[in-house]
Amino acid sequence: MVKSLNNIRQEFPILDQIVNDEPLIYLDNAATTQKPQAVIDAIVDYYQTDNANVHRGVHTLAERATEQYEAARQKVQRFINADQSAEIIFTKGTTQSLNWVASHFGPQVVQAGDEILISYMEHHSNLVPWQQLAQQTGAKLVYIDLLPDGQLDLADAKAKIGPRTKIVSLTHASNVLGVVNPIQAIAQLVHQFGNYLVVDGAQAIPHMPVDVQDLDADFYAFSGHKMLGPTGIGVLYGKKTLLEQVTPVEYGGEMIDFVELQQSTFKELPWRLEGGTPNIEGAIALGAAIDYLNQIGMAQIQAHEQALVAKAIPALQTIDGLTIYGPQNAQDRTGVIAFNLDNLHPHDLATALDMEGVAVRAGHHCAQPLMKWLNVAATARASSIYIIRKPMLINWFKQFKPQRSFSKMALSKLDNLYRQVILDHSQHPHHHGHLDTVDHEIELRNPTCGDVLQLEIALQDGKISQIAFSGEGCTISQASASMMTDAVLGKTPAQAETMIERFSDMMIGDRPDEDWEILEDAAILQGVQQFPARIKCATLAWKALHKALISDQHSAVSGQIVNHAETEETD
Ligand code: 7TS
Repeated sequence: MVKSLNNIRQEFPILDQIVNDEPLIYLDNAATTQKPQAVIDAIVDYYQTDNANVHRGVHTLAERATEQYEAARQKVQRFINADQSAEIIFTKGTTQSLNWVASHFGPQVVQAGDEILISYMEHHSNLVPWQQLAQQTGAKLVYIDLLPDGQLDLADAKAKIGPRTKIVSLTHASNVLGVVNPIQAIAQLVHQFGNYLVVDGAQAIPHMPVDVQDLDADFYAFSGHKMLGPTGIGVLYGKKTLLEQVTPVEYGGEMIDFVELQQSTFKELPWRLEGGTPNIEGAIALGAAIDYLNQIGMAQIQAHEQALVAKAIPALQTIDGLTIYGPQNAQDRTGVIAFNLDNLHPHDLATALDMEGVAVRAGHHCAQPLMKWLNVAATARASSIYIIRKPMLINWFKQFKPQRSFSKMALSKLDNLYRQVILDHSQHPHHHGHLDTVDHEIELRNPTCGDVLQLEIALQDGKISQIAFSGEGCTISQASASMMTDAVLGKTPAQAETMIERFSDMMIGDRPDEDWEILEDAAILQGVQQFPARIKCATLAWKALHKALISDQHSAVSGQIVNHAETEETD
């Protein structure tokens, strides 16, 4: 029976809740989708009635579990129209699938001097594994250009695909620009030279019918959790003759035929590539997600999403100061819309939206080369696969005129985060810029959002005589840097270290009544504790100062300028 789209939202129990006093609007589906009751039930049912290990027991539960696990594989096969179920390998997700191809198939076909071709819009999962392969083999990693609106430049692809291009690996749909790439056309070009096309399907599979035979992809990777299934399960599809060349990543139980003392033989596909106990419940629940999607129909999902985007884009375009990245034509995109509003940092925008119950992602979306191509540090991103209460979101944006600063907005819930003194520091930062003479400098990045902070210090008579910062960041990170530079100017490195420790104690938050006066204006950042995702924004400048002072001790001996580019730990 085909499901009607009208009531679908109600089938996702998690969506029926209040977040920050507002009904939840979840627009972060490109990161992970929520799960319909049918998928949740499949997980519970499996553990309540059928749980057993697969492919090894003869008892009834083991047979039932095996049957369901293999039935899920067949559902995946039919869903993507693979020729046979042996071509469906269950993995942890897209990242693992792509890594397996790069590291266990790649070295067999790529040699020094060959080329691996990807594009500027790739997620890091479809970029870093190829970088590694290129480094290990001496091959060259080449990038296909994008057109000014973010679509793949097919002419450039044509020019770059040649006999030396051993592997082309492309995303089917971008997780930032929403563009859908012409996979069939690329497959034709690649196959002319007898080479291989790998497709990252993570952002396509939930949005459109996918037929791997029609696309003529050699490998196709995707994740269960982005298509209403659970986390920890994904798929690597490969043409059988090619999967046969993939060397097993893990040896052990499940994947062997016979084991002797000095040698072993291995099972056939797909089990040869699934060593150890697999994610049984994940595969079964992915099968349930596929059943659910099939009840709606992927063509209907695609049409519905295009209709939503066709309304959302022109409405969003009327908002002053809002930039939408990627093609402006709904037909050329999926339901992923990345945007920035005026010169507001996307982190601030996402926090403000969160206070209105709207969940969007802000950051570089694991696509740093694409951010560079777009010439931004980060964007906000709304991504939907359910019916969303669009008018609500658009009205909200419309209120959010760029002329309004946070202080003028009626966002009382954000008072703790955006107190006037914080806004003043971020809008008119103290000690912003560069020093004429620098004794020590450091660059520190916040890997979650791409914020970058450069800090320059000059010392005289054992004290911080001058200090300046620059870089890009949200309101909190800019204000914190401004407050930090005020607080430590004129202090000795030892006094500054004490302040850094105090700041860190304050942000840990287990001493709410303590007096943080020593930190001067920065004491007000105590309120950031209520927004755990933003604590790193506040601590970036202080961590930079700490690292600069440590390097200071070393360089004081040599008198050298220290120039560090470091990434903050992701603890
Ligand atoms: N490829 C693309 C195009 C993706 O969007 C993602 C995840 C992956 C690969 C990796 O998938 P995983 O399931 O192995 O993690 N993308 C995102 C995102 O856009 N926001 O959070 C995760």
